[in-house]
Amino acid sequence: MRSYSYMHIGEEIDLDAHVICKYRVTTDLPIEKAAEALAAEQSTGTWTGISTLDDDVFRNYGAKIIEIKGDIVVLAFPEEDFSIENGGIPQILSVIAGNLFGLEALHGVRLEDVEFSAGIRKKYGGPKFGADGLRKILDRPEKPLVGTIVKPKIGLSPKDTAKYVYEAGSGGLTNSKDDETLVDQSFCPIEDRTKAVAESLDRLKEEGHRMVHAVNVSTNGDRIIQLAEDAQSWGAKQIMVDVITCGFAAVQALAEDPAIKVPIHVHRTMHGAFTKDPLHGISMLPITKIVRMCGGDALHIGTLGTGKMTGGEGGDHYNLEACLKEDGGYRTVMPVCSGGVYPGVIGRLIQASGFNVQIQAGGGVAGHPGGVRKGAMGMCQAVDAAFAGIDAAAYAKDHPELKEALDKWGIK
Ligand code: RUB
Repeated sequence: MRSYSYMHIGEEIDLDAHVICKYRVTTDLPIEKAAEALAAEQSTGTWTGISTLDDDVFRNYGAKIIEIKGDIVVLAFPEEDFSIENGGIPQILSVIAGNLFGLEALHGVRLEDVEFSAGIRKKYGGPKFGADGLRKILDRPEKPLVGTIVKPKIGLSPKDTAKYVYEAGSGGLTNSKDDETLVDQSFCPIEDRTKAVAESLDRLKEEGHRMVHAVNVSTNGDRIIQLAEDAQSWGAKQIMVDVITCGFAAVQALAEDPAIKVPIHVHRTMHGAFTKDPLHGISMLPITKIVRMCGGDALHIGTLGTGKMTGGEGGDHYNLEACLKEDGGYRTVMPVCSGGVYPGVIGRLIQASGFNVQIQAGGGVAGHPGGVRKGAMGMCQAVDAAFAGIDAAAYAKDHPELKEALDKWGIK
């Protein structure tokens, strides 16, 4: 029985014909042994030698260890290991982020980054609208988009949801959204909510203000397309998908559905289960790249160290870059910065993010002493101040709504 080495360090390989994955590995084994275990398990091997593996199979389909540096192992998977037409992202993830996390021999493995082969990338269309398309819809060419999440996240009636959206729009916000746990509960049926919110958006438009609201259509795979098309027929100007709970394939199906003509807002709830631990799981960077490939138009990427959700040291910056950088012809994705955001952090947040972001606040709007409309005004004033390069406290001197927010929550 032949033994095979997956070690190809220093050898020339056609990177365009491989999927390149970067793993952070924590193990008591020699790192080379750990790398071999990873490469074998995710391609043509297992925990012991097997009589059924021959030279051709190994040469054609074995993963290659192309770099080992400290605790980082870089593997190259031949493009032939992937089944794109019938397999898609689910099968890709089974290869690059599958059994390996459970290998006893490794204390921790974290998929830090992935680069897809040219042949795979050309099978994905990317965003239909992207950041520029959203800006066009909202007629907001340069400033950060500024939005809210309707709070409480559950419990409001369709009428009260629509009222919240109208107040938020009247206060100047460009975006609002359902929160991740609201879909079609009895207290707020999706059809009634979508129609009521559409009326608020139409009223705002008649008053000269453009705004979109993302309706959460996260549901079973056999229903999500129909629910999204229904939501669009009820007046939804944007749909939202919880990508981790629904699956990347759901985002792709919606983006590729010719009947869906509105942007897709992608929420990442549950991501913390595998992005939070710096030594085990999957960083948000591969998630961001896959969402862009699949066609998400806007994606939560974290608050670059200013909000309530942890993004890891520098992690969120990589996500921001992965949304906006030139990437093989894909449209950009609007990076969404949300989670514990309030007017007092906007200055630092925009300093870190730049202007090409969508900033969102739930509590930071609904918790304003003056109510939703003044909360919206406070957020917009904080964004205007940062956009003009003016300190929030100075700007607040003649912007009372911002001053009230700073008095309540301070400046971070
Ligand atoms: C934020 C909120 C979002 C979180 C998700 O509400 O409801 O679901 O941003 O986190 P609030 P992330 O503004 O009241 O904190 O954006 O990191 O995925």
